[in-house]
Amino acid sequence: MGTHQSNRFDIAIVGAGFAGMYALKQALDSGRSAIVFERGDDVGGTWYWNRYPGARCDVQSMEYSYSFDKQLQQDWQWTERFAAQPEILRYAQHVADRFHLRDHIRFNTVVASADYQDTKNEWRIKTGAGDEVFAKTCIMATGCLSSTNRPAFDGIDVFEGEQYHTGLWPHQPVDFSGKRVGIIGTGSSAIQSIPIIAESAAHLTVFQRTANYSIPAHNGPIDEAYAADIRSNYDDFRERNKQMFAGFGADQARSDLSVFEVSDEEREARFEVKWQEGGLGFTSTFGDLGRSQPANQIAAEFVRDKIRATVNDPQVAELLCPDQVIGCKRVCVDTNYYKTYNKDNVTLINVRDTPIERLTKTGLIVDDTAFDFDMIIFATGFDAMTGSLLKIDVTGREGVKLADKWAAGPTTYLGLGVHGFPNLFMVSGPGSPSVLSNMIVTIEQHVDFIFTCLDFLRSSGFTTIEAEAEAEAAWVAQCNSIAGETLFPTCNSWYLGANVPGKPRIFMPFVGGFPLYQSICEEVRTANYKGFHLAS
Ligand code: N01
Repeated sequence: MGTHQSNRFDIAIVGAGFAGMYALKQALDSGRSAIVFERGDDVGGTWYWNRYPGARCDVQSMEYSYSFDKQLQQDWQWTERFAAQPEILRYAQHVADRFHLRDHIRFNTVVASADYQDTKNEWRIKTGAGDEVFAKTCIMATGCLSSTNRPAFDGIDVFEGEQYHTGLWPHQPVDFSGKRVGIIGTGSSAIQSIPIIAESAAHLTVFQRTANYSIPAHNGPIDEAYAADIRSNYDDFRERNKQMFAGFGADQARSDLSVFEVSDEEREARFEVKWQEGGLGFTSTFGDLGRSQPANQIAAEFVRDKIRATVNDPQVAELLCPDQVIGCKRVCVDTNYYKTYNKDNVTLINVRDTPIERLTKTGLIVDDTAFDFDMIIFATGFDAMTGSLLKIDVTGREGVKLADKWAAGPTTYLGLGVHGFPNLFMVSGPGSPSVLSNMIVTIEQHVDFIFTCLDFLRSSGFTTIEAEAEAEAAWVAQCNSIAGETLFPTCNSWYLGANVPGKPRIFMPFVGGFPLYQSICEEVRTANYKGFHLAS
């Protein structure tokens, strides 16, 4: 730890991922004392934990990076179009070293509780080891996809082979060679890891409940000329990306045209161009894919045809063809995913109608059939957006628990503040664009908003800020109403909390796009934090 001697800080930050690190940097640069708590033994957040084979970012490297330091973005050289986890982790480590952040981070430290001390207007943070610190402001940079979801199958503890969750992957290499491996789930994490595991496993059995749409990454070494071009005017590139719905993709073609405004040939050609371009931009091929079922189904059928053309066994191909709306679950981006099912050592098992019954000492049982494995991998995702935050016992004003307040689903103002919880900010909380955007862009926007706000409070003599109940209710209503105009709520996604049994079903992210969100925040700021109650 650094030189700060007392256990009182201006700011306590939970989490040393990209959000926590930037919040810390802003705190230190603005002359505030700050401490960060991090449960891992290093920085990086999601990129620290998700070390499964093939883990890679779906947003291109030149876009998935901090913009706050001009020299940093000139100096750091990405090696691939889509950076792999080890490279992103090295980047996070570099940022921590370059800006001397580690001195202020308490690693291997779980935060057990955070409670607001009404009489003193400060937060008391208690760690799992029983240490206490006090801070005027608490920033929850706990991440959206950090609390792993492991289904409570019967017999979960009896399996005697190796067992891993993609989101809690070991730090040592895992050897699949010669092993019978079972993987549960076919979300992004599974879709990235399956092709790599299949290269060396004796046999890989994939248990699929819902087939997913995946678009090829067409990854490769970074195009140096392209990277140099961006670096020659990085500010402009960042600015153009901020005008994009999801905060990235400014250099990729997108269209506002309806699928139905062009001829069949042109439609196919446009889809093909986006397919060849690769990555998440596929769903921007036309403007109505997110809103109109018939338009969406045309895009979906294009992908299904690609699957049928890739997978040799027609029955396996049909099983791999998703039937939900494309994009209502997070679209995946892959390298050789569908092709992997042509390998002799890969089997796909459908567990949609006949769920996994239980685990056994030697494997698992589906529909009375026993599967024996040396290793089972849970690629079963996360208790997204609220999971990590609610693992902390957060108590606000007058003893109100965040867990109780959110019992029927999370409510926030702008995804930044919660009524009843003064001087507590979330970075990319429920109600913010977060997971529907380039996370680093929204993280920087949130952290900048928070620190501009703290500066305003300091210069205006206010000591507390708290979301007003009416503003919060109006924001929740606005978020729901925008989501209701889209196709997002039509399937059981983690955006809705539908992947975790018993979790309230509420569409959690703000789906109005980053530019709209940013302009709303700007309006709030220029109206002296309209919707927040400020007090001295
Ligand atoms: O998790 P998921 P993930 N029985 O929730 C299945 C981000 N990410 O870790 O769909 C059988 O998507 C579940 O089935 P179903 C990205 O935002 C980004 O893959 O619920 N199966 C599903 O197939 C992503 O969306 C990147 O029916 C069960 C799978 O497990 C998010 O993280 C890379 C089951 C979980 O898929 C989460 O992705 C990786 C059960 N009881 C992740 N329970 C990049 O940027 C769950 N499943 C590259």
